[in-house]
Amino acid sequence: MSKIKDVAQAVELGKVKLIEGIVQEAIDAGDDPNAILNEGMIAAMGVVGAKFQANEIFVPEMLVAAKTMKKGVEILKPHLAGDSVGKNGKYIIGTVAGDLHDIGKNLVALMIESAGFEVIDLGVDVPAEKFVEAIKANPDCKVVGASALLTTTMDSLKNTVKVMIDAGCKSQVKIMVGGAPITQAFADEIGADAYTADAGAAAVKAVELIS
Ligand code: B1M
Repeated sequence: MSKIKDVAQAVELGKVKLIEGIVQEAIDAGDDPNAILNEGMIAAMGVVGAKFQANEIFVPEMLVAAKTMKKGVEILKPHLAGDSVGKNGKYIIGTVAGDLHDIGKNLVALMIESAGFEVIDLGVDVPAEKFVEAIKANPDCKVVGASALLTTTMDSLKNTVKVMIDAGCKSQVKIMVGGAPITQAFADEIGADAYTADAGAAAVKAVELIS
C-alpha cells in the first residue's frame, strides 16, 4: 500500500525524527520517488504555506516542516540522482539577496546534478555580485540559475539578472530563473534566458540550453 500520504503528513506536522523512516518505508513499499517528492513532500509544503497564510501556524512551524522535508529529501536523493555528474559542465545556482528559502533551490540543484552537471551552490541570500564573481571564476560554466520565493525578492532577482548582464556574463552563460512567484512573462521582462516552473523542467531546460 502506498505510503505517500504518511510522508505528506509527516512533513506537514514536522515529524523530524520520524521522516527518514517513513520515506524509507514509502520507497520499500514501491512508491515512485518522484511521486514521494511531488505528491508527498512538495504538496505538504503547499499545505504548510496555506496554514501560515491563514495564521494557523507560524514561522517556527514552517521552519520545522522545512527541516523535516530536507531530511526526507536526503533519503530520496540516491533514488532521484543520476550517475553522470559533471559530463554537462558546471551549473551555478543560488537564492537571491534578501531571500532565505532554499528547499526549491536545493531540489533544482539535485535535478540539475542528475542531468549531468557539476553544481556550484552559492546558498541563500546571495548578492548579485557574488553570482558574477562565481561566473568569472568558472569560465567553463555555461548556465546559471537564480531562485526567488518571495514577491518582495522579485526585484532582487531582477537586479541580479541586470548585474549579470551589465557585467557581460551573457557572453559566457545562459541565465535561468524560477521560484513560486516567478512567471515566464516576468523572466522575459527582466532579460533571463529561461524560466521553468519546477525542478524537473529546470534540468531538462538546462540541458537544452547547452545543446
Ligand atoms: Co516562507 N513564505 N517566509 N519560509 N515559506 C512562503 C514562500 C509563503 C508563500 C508562505 C505563505 O504566506 N503562504 C510566503 C511568501 C508570500 C509572498 O511572497 N507573497 C512566505 C513568507 C511571507 C515568509 C516570511 C516573510 C515569513 C515571516 O518571517 N513573516 C519569511 C521570509 C524570510 C526570507 O526569506 N527573508 C519566510 C521564512 C520561511 C522559513 C525560513 C520559515 C521557511 C524556509 C526554510 C527553508 O527554505 N530552508 C519558509 C517556508 C518553508 C515557506 C513555505 C511554507 C514553503 C516553501 C518551500 O520550501 N516550498 C512557503 C509556502 C509555499 O511554498 N507554499 C513559504 C517547497 C518547494 C519545493 O517549492 O520553493 O516553490 P518552491 O520551489 C519549486 C518551484 O518554485 C521551482 O522548483 C521547485 C521545486 O519544483 N523553483 C525553481 C524554485 N527555484 C527555482 C529556480 C529555477 C527553476 C525552478 O531555475 C533557476
